[in-house]
Amino acid sequence: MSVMSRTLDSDRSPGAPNDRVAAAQAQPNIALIKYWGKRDVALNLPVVGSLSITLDTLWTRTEVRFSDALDADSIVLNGKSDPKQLKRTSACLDLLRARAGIRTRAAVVSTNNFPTGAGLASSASGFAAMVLAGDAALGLNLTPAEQSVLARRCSGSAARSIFGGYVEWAHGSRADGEDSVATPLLPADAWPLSVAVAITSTAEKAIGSTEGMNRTADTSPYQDAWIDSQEADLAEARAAIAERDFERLADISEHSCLKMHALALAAKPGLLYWNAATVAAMHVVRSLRAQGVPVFFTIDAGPQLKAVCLPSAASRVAAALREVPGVLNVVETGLGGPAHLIPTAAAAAA
Ligand code: 2P0
Repeated sequence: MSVMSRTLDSDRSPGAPNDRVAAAQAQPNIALIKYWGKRDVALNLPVVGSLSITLDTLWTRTEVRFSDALDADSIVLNGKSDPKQLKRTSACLDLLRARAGIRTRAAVVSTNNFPTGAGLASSASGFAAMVLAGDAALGLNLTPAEQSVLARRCSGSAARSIFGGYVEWAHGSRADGEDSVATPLLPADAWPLSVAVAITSTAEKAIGSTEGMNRTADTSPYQDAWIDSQEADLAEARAAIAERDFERLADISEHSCLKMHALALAAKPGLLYWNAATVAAMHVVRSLRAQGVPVFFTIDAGPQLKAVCLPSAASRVAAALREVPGVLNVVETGLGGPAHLIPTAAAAAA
C-alpha cells in the first residue's frame, strides 16, 4: 500500500451500512476561447461563452460519501485535510443535497495527479468529478447537461469538464442560468491534438480566478470590448474546428488568450499572471510556428503555458519547451473523454 493510500484510508470516515458513496474521475480542460467575467456572481453565470479542449492524462479522482454518521462536511485533497476548500465544497454539496431533498453531510476525498491551484484548472476537473460522484451516490440520475449546470455553479470551467473533446459553454440568456450549459462539439478522436503543459511554478496563485474576474469587471476599461468581440471569436473557433483547420484555430486561440490577459492587465491593480519563463516560452512557441511547426500557446490565470500542437509536432514542441530557462517540467497529454464514474477503490488508491 502506498503512503498516499494509507493517508487517505486513515482520513476516511468509517463506512456505515447506510452510507451513500460513489467515485468519479474528470480531466481538466483548457479554454481556447476564454471565460473571464461573471454576469451573475451568485449563480456563477459568465458574461461570455467559451470553448475548450478536455485533456486526457491529467485527472482528478474524487470519492463522495454521504453518511448519517457525519455531523459536518469534510474535504481531503491530495491526502491532506484542506479547510480552505471546505466552503466551496460544502456549497457544491448543498446543491446536490437540495436536488435530493436531504441534509446529510458528506466526506469528500479528492486527488489530482497534477499541481493544484497553479493555473491547471484543478477546480474544473475537481468540481466536475464531485458532481458526478455526488449525483451517483444520491441516485439523482442527472443528465450530462444537468450535471454541467450544477458543476458550473460550483466553478464555471467545471461545466466544460463534464464532456470530452471539444466543448462549448454557452453564456445563456435566462436569469436563472439554466441555459448556461456546456455542450460537446466534437469528440477527442475526431481531431486529435497534443498539448504540452510547461510548468513554470508549482506555487498556488496569489489571486484566484473569481477575485481576478470581479476586479477586472469592476476596473478594466476593456471589459465592454471583451464582451462585444467574444461571439465573433467563438464563431471563428467553431468554424476552425469543423474544418479541422489548425492554422485558423491557432490564430483565434492565441488572440483570445492575449486579449483576456490584456483585459486583466488593464484592471486596477493590474493582474499579471505570467512570470519570466511564461514569456520566454511564448517566444519559443512563436518562433517554432514561424518555422512552420503547427503549434500555438494558451495561458490561463496562472504562469503555466499550454502549447497545443498537431501530434506530429508533439515531441519537438515538448523538447523546445524543456530548454526554456525557468521551465520546471513539461507534461505531455492528448485530448480526453468525458467525466465518468470509477470504482470507489480506484479513487482511494489514487
Ligand atoms: C477559462 N479560466 O475559460 C478561464 C480562462 C481561467 C482563465 O475558467 O470563479 O476556476 O470558479 O467560475 O472556472 C478559471 O476560472 O472560475 C477559468 P470560477 P474558474 O478556463
